[in-house]
Amino acid sequence: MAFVIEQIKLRQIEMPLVHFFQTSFGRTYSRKIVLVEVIAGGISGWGEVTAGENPFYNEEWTDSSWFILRDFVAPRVLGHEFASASEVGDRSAHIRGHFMARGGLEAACWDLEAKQKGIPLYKAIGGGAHKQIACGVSIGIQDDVDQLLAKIDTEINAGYRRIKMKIAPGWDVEVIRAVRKRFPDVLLTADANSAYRLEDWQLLAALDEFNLMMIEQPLAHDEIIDHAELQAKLKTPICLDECIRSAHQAEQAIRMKAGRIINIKLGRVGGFAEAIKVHDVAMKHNIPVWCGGMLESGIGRAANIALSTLPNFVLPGDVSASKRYWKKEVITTPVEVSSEGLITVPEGPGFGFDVDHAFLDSITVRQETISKP
Ligand code: OSB
Ligand code: MG
Repeated sequence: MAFVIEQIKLRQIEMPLVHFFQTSFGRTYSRKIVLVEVIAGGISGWGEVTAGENPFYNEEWTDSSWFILRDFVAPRVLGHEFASASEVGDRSAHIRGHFMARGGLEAACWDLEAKQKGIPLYKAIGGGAHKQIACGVSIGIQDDVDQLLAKIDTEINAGYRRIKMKIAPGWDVEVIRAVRKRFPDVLLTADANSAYRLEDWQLLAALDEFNLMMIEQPLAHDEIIDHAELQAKLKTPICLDECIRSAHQAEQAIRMKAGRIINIKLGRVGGFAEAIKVHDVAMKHNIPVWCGGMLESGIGRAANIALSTLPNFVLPGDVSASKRYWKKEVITTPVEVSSEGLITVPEGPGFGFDVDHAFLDSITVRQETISKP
């Protein structure tokens, strides 16, 4: 079913996190999120830009995404006839990088298409292999080890199936040792967000004794070759996050043996069309994938749930309950996780939740409607 986008509404919201989130590149107390609403034939599709507040995870941040969408993507897609949302990404493929900005709009178009067809988002993207999503949690660097142990305890008791802890120089070997001592059997992973160099390989090899499921993106954000060299020195599987921005890079990384697992993030690769290609390449090579998170609001969270229904999402992801992040959600029913650590995939049309418009308006700090001139 074809559509022509008549209007794009950009909206920036500000939402404080329930608890700060700290990675090797910094601490976040409050999210500044850009939401994209695309309007065609009286239907609104919603998408979330997953960029952070600073260009520290990748080159994007809240403001850059706003200007990329307003000045470069919107003029390319407004008034253009798309036969399917799968074509939307191509219209801005001439832009270097800025995948999260472009991915936010692309995801909105998939929601629009699904609503137009009256089907859930997961069906529109060709998913549905899983009716429930297996959930893990990502736990940031804390002020001290006791605080970390208490948080892990809470999440295990809530039913989460895998614990990921953030690491950085000075918060690595001894902290993981303390976690393993207290929780000998928990499925445990560590995410470095590019905090190490190949020269640090002996420190990373020292983590082999802790039986981690994986170590995520230990080396530079744009590095594949060094990861291959590092993987050859480690028993622990490397999971690639930051450095996989396309299916082509995924294929190259897999061929080079730069890692044995891939974390797929919708925004990082520019939307559903490319995320599905990354998924397919990984599946072809027997590389398991899981869905990463970027501290999303309910809108981005719902998109991650739909993505996670593709067949090769076989490991617990970072998509977890809304209440771990927000006092109040932008959708009328928050994302909930069962005591077995599962999210039931919604069956309603589009992304499957209702936007809480009044609440959204109350946390909106800027808004702009773009129409075809
Ligand atoms: O590397 O996975 C990451 C959050 C911000 C930036 C990068 C990452 C993360 C997370 C949080 O790990 C995942 C989540 O709970 O949404
Ligand atoms: Mg990561």
